[in-house]
Amino acid sequence: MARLVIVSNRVASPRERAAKAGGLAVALREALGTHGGLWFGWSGETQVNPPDTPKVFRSGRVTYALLTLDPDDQRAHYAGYANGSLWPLCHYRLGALSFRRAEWEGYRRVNEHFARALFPMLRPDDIVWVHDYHFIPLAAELRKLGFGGRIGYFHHIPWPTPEVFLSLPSHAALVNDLSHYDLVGLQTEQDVRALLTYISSEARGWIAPGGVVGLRERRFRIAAFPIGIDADAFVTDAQASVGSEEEQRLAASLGGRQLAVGVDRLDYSKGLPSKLAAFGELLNRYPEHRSKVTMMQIAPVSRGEVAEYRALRRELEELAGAINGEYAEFDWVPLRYLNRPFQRATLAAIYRNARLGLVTPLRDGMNLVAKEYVAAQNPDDPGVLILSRFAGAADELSGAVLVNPYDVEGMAEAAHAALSMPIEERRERWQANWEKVRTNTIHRWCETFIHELVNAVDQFDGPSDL
Ligand code: ADQ
Repeated sequence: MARLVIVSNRVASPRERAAKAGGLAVALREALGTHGGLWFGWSGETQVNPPDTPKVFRSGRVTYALLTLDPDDQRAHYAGYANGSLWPLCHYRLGALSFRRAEWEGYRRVNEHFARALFPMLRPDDIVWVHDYHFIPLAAELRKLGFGGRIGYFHHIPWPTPEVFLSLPSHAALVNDLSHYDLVGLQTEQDVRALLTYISSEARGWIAPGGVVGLRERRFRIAAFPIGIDADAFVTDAQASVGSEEEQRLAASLGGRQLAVGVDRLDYSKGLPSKLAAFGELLNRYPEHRSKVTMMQIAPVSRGEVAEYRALRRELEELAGAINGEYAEFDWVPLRYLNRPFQRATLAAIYRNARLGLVTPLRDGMNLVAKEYVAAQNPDDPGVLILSRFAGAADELSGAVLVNPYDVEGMAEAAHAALSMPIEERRERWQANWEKVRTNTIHRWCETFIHELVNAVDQFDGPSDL
C-alpha cells in the first residue's frame, strides 16, 4: 500500500488526546496510522531565515514533520492572504475582503517554502493529501520541483459563485494552482457547481462527466466529499454523560427550564450576532418563554490577531449584556455566554440536554456542530436542530428546521415552533438526520477521498464524450 502524506497548517500532535483534538485531526491521524504515513505542517514557531528542514519525529506508524516559518511571511500567509482574503471571499463577505499584493506574495512564499522542505521527503508513489485554503499553491510548487505522484486537495470551506470569486484579484492564478492537483474535493454539490461554472465560463476549461476538468495542459477531477463526524464517539460520550456529575450540575443549574445551545468558533461567518438577536426576539415576541428557556452560547475565541475578530468579540459582549440586562430575573439569566473550549464529553452532555440546537451560520462549508448535536440526542426524546440553509450540512440534514440567518424574526418564529413541537415530529426529524450522520462518518469520508484520489488519474479522458 502506498504511503499517505497529509499536509495541513495545524498538526494534531500524538500527545493531544482524542477527547480534546477535533474529530478531523483524530480521523486524519487514524488514516495515517492505517496507511502508515507522514504528517507535514507548521510547527507554530517563527524565526528569521528559517531552515528548509523540518523538525521530524515519529510516533507509532506516523512520522511528523514540522516546519518553522519566517515571521513576516507567516503573518502575510495566515492573518493576511488566507484569513484576510480567502476566508471572507469564500464566505461571501466581500465587505471584509482585503487584498494586498505583499500578502499574496507572502502566501506564495510560504507555499514554496513548504514545497522545498517536503519534496526531499517524498517518494514517487506517495499519495499526498493537502488540507485547506492555506495551501492551494502547494501542488504547483511540488510539480515545479519534479514531483509526479498523486496529490489531492480538500477545501473545508465553501467555494463561492463566480460573481463573488471574481472579486479576488488573484482568482486566475489560484484556479491555475488547483489544476496541479489530481483531485480537488469540496464539501457540497453546490460548491462543485460554482467552481465548474467558473472554469468553463471564465477560465475557458472543458468539463467532462464525473467532474473531470481540462485546463490548459492539465487534467484533474473536482467532486463533492461532504465531511462527517465520529458518530459512535459522540453517541458513547453522550450516553456516558447520563447521570454524570456534570450532567447533574447542568440540570440543577437549569432548574427544569428548557435549554437552547449554540457552539461556534467566535467567527463572523457563524452568524452569532443574529443568533443572539433572534433569542432576544423570541423572548420579546413570545413572553411565555421568559424564565422558561435558557440559551447557552459557547464561542471559543479564534484568530484574535485579525481585527474583524476583535471587533466581533466586543459586539457580542455588548449584545449578550443587553439581552441579559433586558430580560433577566433575579433567579434567571436568559443567556449564558462562554468564551472557552470544552472537552468533547462535556459538549456531548450539553447537546443531549438541549431541546434546541441553534446552528445558524451566514455561510459554512459543512458545520460539524450540527452533526454532533444530532449524534448526542436521546432517540426517545430528541431535541430539534435549527439549521441555516447556508451551511453545507443543510444539504444532508433534511430533518432540521431550516432558517435564513439574515431573518432574525424568522429565526425567533422557528425557535418558538420548535419549542412546542410534538414528540412524534421531533422523533421523525431526528431519525432522518441521524440516518445521514450515522452513515456518512468521518472515517468513511477519509477512506472515500483517498480511494478516489488513488483512482483519479485513470478517469482523465478528453472532452470528446461530452
Ligand atoms: P470550523 O469553522 O471550525 O471548521 P465546525 O465544522 O463547526 O467549524 O467545527 C468546529 C469544531 O470545533 C466542532 O467539532 C466543535 O465541536 C468544536 N468546538 C467548537 N467550539 C468548541 C469548544 N468551545 N470546545 C471544544 N470544541 C469546540 C471548518 C469549516 C466547516 C467544516 C469544518 C470541517 O468552516 O464548515 O465543517 O472545517 O471540514
